[in-house]
Amino acid sequence: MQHAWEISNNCHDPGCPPMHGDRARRNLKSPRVSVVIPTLNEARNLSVVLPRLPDGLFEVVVVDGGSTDDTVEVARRLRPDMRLVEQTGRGKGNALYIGLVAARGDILVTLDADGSADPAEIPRFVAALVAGADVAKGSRFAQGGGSADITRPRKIGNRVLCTLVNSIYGTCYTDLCYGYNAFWADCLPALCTPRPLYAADPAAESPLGEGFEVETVLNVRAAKGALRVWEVPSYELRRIHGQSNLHAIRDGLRVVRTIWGESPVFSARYSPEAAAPADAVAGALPCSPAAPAAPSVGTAVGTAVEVRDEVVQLTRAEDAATDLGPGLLEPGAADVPSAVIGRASNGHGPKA
Ligand SMILES: Nc1nc2c(ncn2[C@@H]2O[C@H](COP(=O)(O)OP(=O)(O)O)[C@@H](O)[C@H]2O)c(=O)[nH]1
Ligand SMILES: [Mg+2]
Repeated sequence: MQHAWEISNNCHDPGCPPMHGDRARRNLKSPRVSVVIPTLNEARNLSVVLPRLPDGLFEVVVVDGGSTDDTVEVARRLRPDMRLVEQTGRGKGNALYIGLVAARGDILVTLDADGSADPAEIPRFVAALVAGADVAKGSRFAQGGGSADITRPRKIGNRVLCTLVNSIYGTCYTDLCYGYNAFWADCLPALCTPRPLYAADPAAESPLGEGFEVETVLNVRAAKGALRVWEVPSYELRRIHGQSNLHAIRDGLRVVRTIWGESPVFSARYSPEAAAPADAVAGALPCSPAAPAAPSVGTAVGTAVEVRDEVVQLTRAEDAATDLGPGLLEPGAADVPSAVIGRASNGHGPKA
C-alpha cells in the first residue's frame, strides 16, 4: 500500500501556481503538530476525545467559549499539558481564530470536541500536508469518508452551498462545512485576511467570522489564496453527548452571506479600502493587510491574547522545538489509499 506521504504532487496543470508557503522551509521531517479544540459545554465528550489524541502532538490548545459545565476542569485533569485559551468574542469562528493564532506548531489541526471527529485520523491530515498539501481539508463525501452525524437537511444544504463555492471559486470540493481540517501554520495569514463583509465593524469580528461559517471562510480563502488544498476522507462520528449548537437555517444563511461577501463580485463593488480600514484592523487583528503574504514558520505573527492562566506572546518561533514524537508519522500510522487523497483545489484563484 502506498503511504500518503509517498504520493507526489501530481498536479500536471501548467497553470498551477507554485506553493503558497515556502515548502523548502517547512519542517517536513518532524513537523510540530498543534491541535486546536473549540469547546462549549463539552465536559462529557472531552473525557472521551482527549484520551484518544495520538501520541507525539506538540501541543493541544483548548479554546473555551465560557462553558458552564466542567469542560475546563476535565480538560485540565486529562491533559495537564494543554494550553487553555479563552475566546475573546462569540461563536466557533472566533474561538478557532483565537486558538489558531495562539498555536505554535508547524501544522495546525482543528478538531471538534463533541466526539464527532476521530483523533485517530490526525496522522492522515499530517501525512497529506507532508506529502505536498498546504491545506488538508477533511471531507465526509470524498471516497472513503462518511458521516453518522449529519442530518438530511444539513447534507442537502452542505451540498448546495459546496456547489455554489465550487462554481464561484473554481474549486472541486466535495464538502464545505466540516470542522476537521489542518494546514501549515505559514498559511494562516492567507486564511485570516480581514472580512470585507463585516467591514462596518471590523474590530468586532474575527477574520474567520463568528459562527459556523468559519469552515466556509477557510475553504474560500484557501481557494482565493491559491493554496494547495487536498481533501482527506474523514468519517464523522455521532456527537456523543449533548446537542449541536448549529441552527441549519440561521447558520446556512451566514454561510451564504460569507460566500457572497468573500466573492470577487462583492470585492469589486466595495473597494478593500472602503471595506476594511487598515488602521481599524491592524491593531486588533494579527493578520492585518500589512502582514506578509506568506511568512515562513519561525516568523512572529505578533500579538498577544489573553490566556486564562497566562498571557502568551504569540510567536511561531523556534521556541520549545519539540520534535513530533514517535507515532504520528510512523510508517503505517497514516495509511491512506492513494485514490482517496485527492487534490481538491487546483490552486487557481477565483474564476472571475
Ligand atoms: N469555544 C467555542 N466553541 C464552540 C462554540 N460553538 C460551538 N463550539 C464547539 O465547536 C464544535 C462544533 O460544534 P457543534 O455544536 O458540534 O456543531 P456541529 O458539529 O456543526 O453540529 C464543538 O466542539 C463545540 O463545543 C462557541 O461559541 N465557542
Ligand atoms: Mg458536532
